[in-house]
Order: sequence, then C-alpha cells, then structure tokens
Amino acid sequence: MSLKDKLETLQQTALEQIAAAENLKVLDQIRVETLGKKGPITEVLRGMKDLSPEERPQVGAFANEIRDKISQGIEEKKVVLEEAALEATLEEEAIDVTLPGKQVPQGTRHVLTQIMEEIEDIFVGMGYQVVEGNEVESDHYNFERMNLPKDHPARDMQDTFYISEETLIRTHTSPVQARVMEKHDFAKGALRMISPGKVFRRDTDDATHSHQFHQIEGLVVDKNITMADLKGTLEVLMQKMFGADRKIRLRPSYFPFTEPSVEVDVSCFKCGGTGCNVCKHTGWIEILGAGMVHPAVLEMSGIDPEVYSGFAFGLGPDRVAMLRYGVNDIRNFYQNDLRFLSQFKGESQC
Ligand code: 2U9
Repeated sequence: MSLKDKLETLQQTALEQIAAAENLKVLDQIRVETLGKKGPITEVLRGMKDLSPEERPQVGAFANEIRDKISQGIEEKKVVLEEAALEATLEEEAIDVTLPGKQVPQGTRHVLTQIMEEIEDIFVGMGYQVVEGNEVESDHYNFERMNLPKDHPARDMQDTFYISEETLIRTHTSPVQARVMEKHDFAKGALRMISPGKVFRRDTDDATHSHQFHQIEGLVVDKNITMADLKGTLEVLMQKMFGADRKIRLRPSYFPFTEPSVEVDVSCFKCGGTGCNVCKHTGWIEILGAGMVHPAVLEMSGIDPEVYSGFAFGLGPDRVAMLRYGVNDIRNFYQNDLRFLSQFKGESQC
C-alpha cells in the first residue's frame, strides 16, 4: 500500500472513530492514538526520509492535510460532546422550584414571657419604667435593704442558692428596685417602676412550687403617695388583665418591706364572683401582695420617709398563667415540652 493510500485509510478510520465516540474520554484517546507522538501519522512523517525528493513535499502536504482534518474533526466533536455533557449535568442537577420547601416550624414566645410583656405594656402605658436587674445579687441588696437582717425569721421562707456567704441568686426582684431607688433624683419627678424577671428559692418542687419562678414587682415613690394610689393602680391592672368588670379587695397581711401590708384578691374572672372551681367557690382569687413601702426601706435607700412615701406590690406571672389557662402544675413552664408550650401562640410570633 502506498503511503498516500495508507494515509487515506488512516483518515477514514479516524473520522469513523471520531463519529462513533460517545464521550470526551474516548475522543481524547482517539486524539492521542492518531495524532500523538507514537501515532500512525507521526510514523508516516518519520518515514518521509525514505521518499524521493519529488514525492516528499506532496506526501508531506497530504499528511499535514489529513492531520488537520482529523484535528478539526476532533475539535468539532469535542464541542458537541461538551454540550451534551453540560445538558446531561443540567438535567441531572435540575431543581424543581415548584416543589414545596422544607417546613421550618415557627416558634412563639414562652407563655410566661407573653404574660410579662402584657403586664409591662400596661405599666408602660401608666408611665412606669421597666428595669431588669441582675439575677446574681448580694445578701445586702436582696435581704438587708429589704428590711430582712441576718437573723430575721422571714429569711427562712426565702432561703436560696448561695454562691458565697454574701452572694446569692435573688429570691425576689426587690433588689432591682432598691438599686434604682437609691439613685433616683426626685427633682426630676416621681419614681415609677416595675421589675420583671426570674427569681430563685430553696423550694421543694411540686405542682405549685418551683425552685425557679418569675415575679413582677412594682414601686412608686413620691410625695403624698397613699394606699388610695395603690388600690387604684392595682384595680386598673386587674381590670386590664382579667376584664373591665373586675373588682379588688384588700386583706391585711405582713411583709417585712411594707407597712401596712395587704393581700389583694380579684373577683373571679370565670364566674364573676358567684363561685366556681377557679375561685374555689369563694368568688375571689388571691393574686397580689402589696403595701406601703416600709419607712426603714426608704431610709436605707437614702430617702426621707417624713417627706416621701411609696407603695409596692408583687405578683407572680406563673400563677397568672396557671389561673388563666387552667394549668395545674407549675413545672410545665420549665420542662420545655413543645406539646405544652406550643398551645400558647402569642399574638406576635418571633
Ligand atoms: C421595694 C419595697 C417593697 C414588693 C412586694 C409583695 C408585696 C409580694 C409576692 C407576690 C407573689 C411574691 O412572687 S410572689 O410570691 N410579693 O407579696 N412584693 S410588696 O415590695 C417592695 C419591693 C421593693 C424597694
């Protein structure tokens, strides 16, 4: 077979192989095998030295022509195969944007947070400031400044967790108020504040007690503050929380930090006062503790009790939630069981 015939057969075989190549890998193999250094064309070109000087340029030109044709064939096929590969990838990785997305469950604020924010809103509407203090407190602010010296028997009811002899986690939010009170500048107006937050006591956990619970305490101090201010304020609070028809009644009580002290009952929001299971057939629900700030407490914060007077109160958001929603075990609020908590979908979701 002449060199020319050899080259022609080579070209035909290569072009057929190129046409049949199914992927880029096979195509590249064909390139290496036909055009590579060890391939047949290179071999033909190497054999040219044996040709006569007349034949040499003709065969040379023909070999080059064939090499270019095969190269071109490979390039063209490469484009076709690359497009096909891209198409296949796009098809394989296609995202169906019409499929429903993964559902991210939407949470709500904790039921106790909802109640505290509701109460905060009521007091902000009456011109009170909301102050959240530290949960870790000193014995001094938690007890001494609240008229509970070291040997006071009422400390027994408020035993807590001690970090050291003098440092503890607060048993009530009163120390927040004591800290604000000592700094208050009465030239700028009355002191009106509430302090919501977590408090801690050494309690045995049962259906109505938890070693951690919540309080909202309120404090108003100014000249001429009386029990009438206390009663009016708490009546408004109860009506906003439990309905416009609510009445309150005050019963004498005792707290070391108030004098006189009262327990405050609200007329039952379920039966209106006729008696039912919520109010234990009394028509009244015990809901707040309150009183006039003890003169000693004012004095310890640098306020002259001869000039200023104040009222204070405390209520438990946990108890409010239990009453309102008929929850009979306080521990439900702290177990983070979504089957329980998700029942309380607040108005605004977070
Ligand atoms: C200052 C002076 C006095 C806050 C008060 C109560 C009465 C009270 C209880 C309610 C439910 C605690 O969470 S509870 O068990 N609180 O009965 N709290 S007067 O008196 C203060 C606070 C701050 C400076």
